[in-house]
Amino acid sequence: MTVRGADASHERSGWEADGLAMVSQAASLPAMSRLERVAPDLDAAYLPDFLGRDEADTLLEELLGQLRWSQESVAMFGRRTPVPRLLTWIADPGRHYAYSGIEHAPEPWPARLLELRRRLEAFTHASFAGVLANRYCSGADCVGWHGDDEAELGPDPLIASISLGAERRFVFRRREGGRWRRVELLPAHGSLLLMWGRSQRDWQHALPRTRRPVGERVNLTFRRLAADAGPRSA
Ligand SMILES: O=C(O)CCC(=O)C(=O)O
Ligand SMILES: [Mn+2]
Repeated sequence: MTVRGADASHERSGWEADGLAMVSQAASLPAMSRLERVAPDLDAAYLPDFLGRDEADTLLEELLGQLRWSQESVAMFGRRTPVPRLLTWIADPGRHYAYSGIEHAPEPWPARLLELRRRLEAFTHASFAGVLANRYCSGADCVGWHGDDEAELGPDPLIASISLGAERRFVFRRREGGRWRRVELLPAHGSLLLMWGRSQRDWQHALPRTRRPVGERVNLTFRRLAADAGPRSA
């Protein structure tokens, strides 16, 4: 793992103490023991090879070719500005999700993403209502500083994030005194980043732009939705 800025003496264990009961109960213990805490005070853990190389390649190719990617825009200073990446929300029927200031009806699950959800659910002992997919076509595409703290995700959300394609800097930051402390990852092709607990409240994260020539990157964030944001009556 490439974790820069993290305290080198951080511990790898202690998941139960962090209230990550679901993850600590995971069936696949060998894989669990390879999960590495990103920083002692950051409720996030990283596994570089959740997917094998070949399955990550196949999944990336399918997602690029088959998902219905859309170019969203947000209202800023009285005009609409394009979101600097492509997005799609895939979920169970009726599970709407609001982003870019708009509520989105779900796209149906492709078979390979259903299978990936099943594996993540077995791994975490949690259920995921849907996945928000981000596609970064070049180094100009990015996501700005934010925490995924929307009410519909519930308090202390658990997010399972799979990265595919080009390696890009993924940065966490936390306010300490008068300055920001940062911790960086380079999520690998096929890697898993789990975020839970206070990770969205105490920290922000971003995927900065880069001038370096980079290939396409796809990120899949599997999300739980609070029960009251669940199926709507049609
Ligand atoms: O692309 C990534 O790794 C992060 C995406 C993200 O933060 C989000 O969708 O909320
Ligand atoms: Mn996010």
